[in-house]
Amino acid sequence: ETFRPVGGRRTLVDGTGPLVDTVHGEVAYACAQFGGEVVVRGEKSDASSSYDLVLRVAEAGGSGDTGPGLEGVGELGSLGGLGSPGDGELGAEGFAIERTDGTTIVTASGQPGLLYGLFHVVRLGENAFRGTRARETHRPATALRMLDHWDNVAVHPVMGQVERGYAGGSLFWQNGCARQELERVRAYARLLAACGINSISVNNVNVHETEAHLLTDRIGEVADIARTLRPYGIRTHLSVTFAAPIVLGGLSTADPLDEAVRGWWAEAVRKVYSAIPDFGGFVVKADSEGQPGPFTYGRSHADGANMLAVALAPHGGTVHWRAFVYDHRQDWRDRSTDRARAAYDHFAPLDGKFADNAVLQVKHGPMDFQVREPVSPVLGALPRTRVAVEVQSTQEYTGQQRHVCWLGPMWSEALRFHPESEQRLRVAELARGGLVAVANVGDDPFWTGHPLAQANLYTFGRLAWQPDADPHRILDEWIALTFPTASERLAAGLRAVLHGSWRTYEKYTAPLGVGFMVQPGHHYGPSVDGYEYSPWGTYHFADRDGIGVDRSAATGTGYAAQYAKPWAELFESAASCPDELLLFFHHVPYGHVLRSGKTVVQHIYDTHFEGAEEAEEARRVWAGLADLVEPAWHARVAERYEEQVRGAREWRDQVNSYFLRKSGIPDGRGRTIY
Ligand code: GCW
Repeated sequence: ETFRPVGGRRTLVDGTGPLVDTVHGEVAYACAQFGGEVVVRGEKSDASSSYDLVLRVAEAGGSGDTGPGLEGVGELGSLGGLGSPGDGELGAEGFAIERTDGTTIVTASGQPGLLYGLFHVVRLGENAFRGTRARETHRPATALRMLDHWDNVAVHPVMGQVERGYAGGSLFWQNGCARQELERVRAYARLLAACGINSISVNNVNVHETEAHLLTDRIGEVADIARTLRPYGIRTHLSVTFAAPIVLGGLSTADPLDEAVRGWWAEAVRKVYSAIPDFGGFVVKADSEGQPGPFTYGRSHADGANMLAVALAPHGGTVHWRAFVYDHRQDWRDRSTDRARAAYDHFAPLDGKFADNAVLQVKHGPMDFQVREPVSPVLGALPRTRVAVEVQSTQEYTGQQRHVCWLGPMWSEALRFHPESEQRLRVAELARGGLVAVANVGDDPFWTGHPLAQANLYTFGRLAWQPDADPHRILDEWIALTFPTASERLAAGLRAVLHGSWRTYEKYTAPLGVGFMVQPGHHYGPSVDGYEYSPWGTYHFADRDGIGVDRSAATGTGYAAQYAKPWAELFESAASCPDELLLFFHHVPYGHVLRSGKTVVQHIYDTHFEGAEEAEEARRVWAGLADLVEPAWHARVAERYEEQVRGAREWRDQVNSYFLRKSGIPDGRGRTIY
């Protein structure tokens, strides 16, 4: 449907190469459905001015000559530039668009740019073909816009197939091997290209025994997936286990400074590239939640990352080394260890020690993808390191795709955060290593389990392309593309249920930045003390007098001092700390008056009542759209709203009852608390 505007018209495709073929195929498909004609520049083509749309790869930037070898590999390989999205005005992925004398002209200097230009025309719809349009250029802010799939090949006994997956099984793996039928993967690649994503890691960062073999004897299966993704400009990456030389190579050590180990990796990487010449690189979770790593050998994480970087460098690959390193076997009695501090403590001292093709991949918050966290201080602390920001599109802690929680505003806030680094850059500019999201997609017919969770995927891709874009404008794009014939009533309804959904979720779950009041293990639903006496380092310290974690430098764990000024000072004092993060940084009495003028406990009661009411209201709005949405789509969302409303009430009643019982302070408005 969304291709209708292109389909009805005459298009000239000018360029050669596999991604140009993809562009041609897209336009031809649209013409087959909606009429129109597509011509490839050649003997039969007329003058450009006789077409409605010209899609051209300009000669100067080096276009179509792919040379010998695998289809498309040349173009994608040339994207591997370190950090910069390519040279020239447009780079390999940018494009220019203008309209004169009745012809819309898209020019790119690389084939991927042409593909993105086509999708831009599709987003513009009929507007792409109206009046005149002065030349404007578009190019991505960062060269790497990536999805990490936490997919297992084998179905894991506890986690299922996709770790923290809420959209069915894996798109890539089925019955213990790569899917034979890759049509759906091709459709996925197309969908991702349409929102600007250009890299995928195809397996879980917790690398189990079966999945370890993807690196070596099962690389052919990865190559099949890579071949399917390639025509849409997407490079394939793999999560690998740091212990691979032992578990796959039969060596006695995985010490990153051991010559035999280094040799083993060099050879393993060489074989990977002979199967997948445009292979993107590795994602590594090391010394984290039980995964092996360099600490075993008394080596640093720079030693570990650099060993892999050296092996990948000759082939243009990158190692994504995750900064999610902390003690997950903490004694809850120990108040001096603070999980929030861990990534900074481990990695800030290593600034400047990482190889050029090593990227430090940092979660946006210091803990673990909670509904509210401060921005990680790591992001401002390593100016001489290529850092990537990792967000979680899969809704592990934000309703597991049974609740509506559009994360655009949260991500946008994090990307606009200004850590006051010396160069005064925002997080989005500091993220020279790219933007990464943990994927929220599976083999579910609606892709994301909850159909409205598609908005998170789309928003992530578009924010990765342009991190300062207004997320609400992106949401409008998603609405227009998903419902091309949407009436204003439908668009308004979708905005009403999505816009505030993150804050609604925050209201009925964990208050004021406290986090982790979830049921242990699967993390769905409330359990205020579920993690309070656990080894995971995720405590709220509620007692009869108050709640929160003292992370000040003066009397607490010192985490607040990991920020530069003015943030360190702002977070240090309960008086200046923003309300929404108060309990993240401070332990305060229930009667503490927030900047909003309310006491902490009254804020807890009020937000929980409000949040549950907002969920009910959203369900009502959705029910009113039944005549405007395809029935199966509507029914799936409606069914999930039943669960969301039930869940929101459960959260409200458990959290409110817990704090009434702890504090003994009644609700100022006398509502029912149990
Ligand atoms: O949020 C936690 C999840 C784990 C995950 C881990 C990580 C893949 O609960 O399931 O493991 O983060 O990011 O590595």
